[in-house]
Amino acid sequence: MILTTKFDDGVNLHEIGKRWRPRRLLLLLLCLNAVSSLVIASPQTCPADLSTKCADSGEWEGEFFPGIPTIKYEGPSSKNPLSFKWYNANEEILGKTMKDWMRFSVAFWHTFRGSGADPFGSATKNWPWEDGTNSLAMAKRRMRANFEFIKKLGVDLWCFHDRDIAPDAETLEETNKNLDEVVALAKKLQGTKIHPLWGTAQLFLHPRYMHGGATSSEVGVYAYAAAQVKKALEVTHYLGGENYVFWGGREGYQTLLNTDMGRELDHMARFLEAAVAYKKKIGFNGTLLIEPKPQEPTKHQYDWDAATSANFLRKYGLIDEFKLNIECNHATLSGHSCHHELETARINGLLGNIDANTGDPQVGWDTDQFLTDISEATMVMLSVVRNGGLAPGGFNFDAKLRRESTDVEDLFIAHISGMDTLARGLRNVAKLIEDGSLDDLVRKRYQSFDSEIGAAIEAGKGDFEMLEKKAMEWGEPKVPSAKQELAEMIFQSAL
Ligand code: XUL
Ligand code: CO
Repeated sequence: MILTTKFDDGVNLHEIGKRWRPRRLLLLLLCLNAVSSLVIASPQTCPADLSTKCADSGEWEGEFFPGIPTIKYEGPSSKNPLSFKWYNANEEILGKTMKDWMRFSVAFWHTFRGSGADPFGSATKNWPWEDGTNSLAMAKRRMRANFEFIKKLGVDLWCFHDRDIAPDAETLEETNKNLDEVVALAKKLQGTKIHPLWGTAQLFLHPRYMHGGATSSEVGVYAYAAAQVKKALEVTHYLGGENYVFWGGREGYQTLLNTDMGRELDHMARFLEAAVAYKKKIGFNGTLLIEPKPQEPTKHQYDWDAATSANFLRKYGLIDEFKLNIECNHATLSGHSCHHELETARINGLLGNIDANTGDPQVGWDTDQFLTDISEATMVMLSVVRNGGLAPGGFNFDAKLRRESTDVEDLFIAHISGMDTLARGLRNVAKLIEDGSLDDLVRKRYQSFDSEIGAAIEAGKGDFEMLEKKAMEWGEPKVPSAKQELAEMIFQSAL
């Protein structure tokens, strides 16, 4: 209300941000929008010329993207926006096809439920297949659009939340029935080639989750969240999903004054233990993934970053049951680079999946933009290559069009651009590896530890008495240059 009044008075957003210091509030609103702009979208109307296609029928089987061809690789000199310039699915790089390195997927929620609404304005997308409702028929029609999109883009993986593919109903039983109907259609449309990279339960949009799901102060909410995750695990398994994600958007607190943090964390661990047990019970062999994020919508989310999540998993004996889904925009929100988060996950054996997106350095919140920075993409791919790939994980484009991008073809252009950027990153990593000088620089930097004493230290045999003797024998150590500028020069030369 305050924000709206100020905005209506003609104060620009920057001013609002400065005056009200509600960066947190703004962040909260924008984050909510990032994943759930669908519910605050104002109804859309069908264009008059498409009225038959917009009729309330889930069985509409027309072409959703007429005029958009199957996207092909045309090489770097192509000027065709609807072609890949760098991503050549079957080309082999560093011993694997690009397709196997990348394992790209389409995020259903941004691509098919993102309306362009933000806290200050209503929906801007007016996709011709939308009828402005959240009906079951509309959910099915959207699912058909999803699979035409996936096929034309040439990927075979997708990601979803239970509630963005099927509407909520009055009771959990009816909601599950809705989900079953849409999932049955999705299964049919998937055919034999397509399946989910991951599925997840949306435990943040509905008001019942205002205090969290697994960390809610209400046991009834905990039970409801458990029932929802149970069902989401089942449908992910049924669809052949390879992973299952836990993003705890509301698993955190707004103030510690009313929060028993220790008890909430214990509850979260019990919840995840039960998820592991159920996954095993139904024979779901997919990887369970925790997606760290520091805040938005809560002031403090318990899965703050990769290190915090790893510590939580270790403390509760869950470290072997989970991996991490690192999202680049979440990394920067937590004050780290994406590369830092990926490396933290990797060196702990926890790098499972990447939500490929980026934030805006000037804006600062979770803007969920498609990653188009080649240097950033090269660092991301350095971690992926060092990890030996991500399978059974992959890349999920947790990214959305800007509010002002309103053409259907923009959906394709955004994905093509994101895929090409990461493919270019992979090509750059191949150049760096082939050249070898960056690896060499790092190897030389630590070569003193290749000595007898260094090896003893690394083997856990560097006791203080022995080291004191050595320090006295060696005298003042000679400390060499770190060669940061040279490292940056070598890195840049591969871009
Ligand atoms: C929110 C976010 C989610 C998760 C899935 O910031 O990234 O979309 O990826 O719930
Ligand atoms: Co994400």
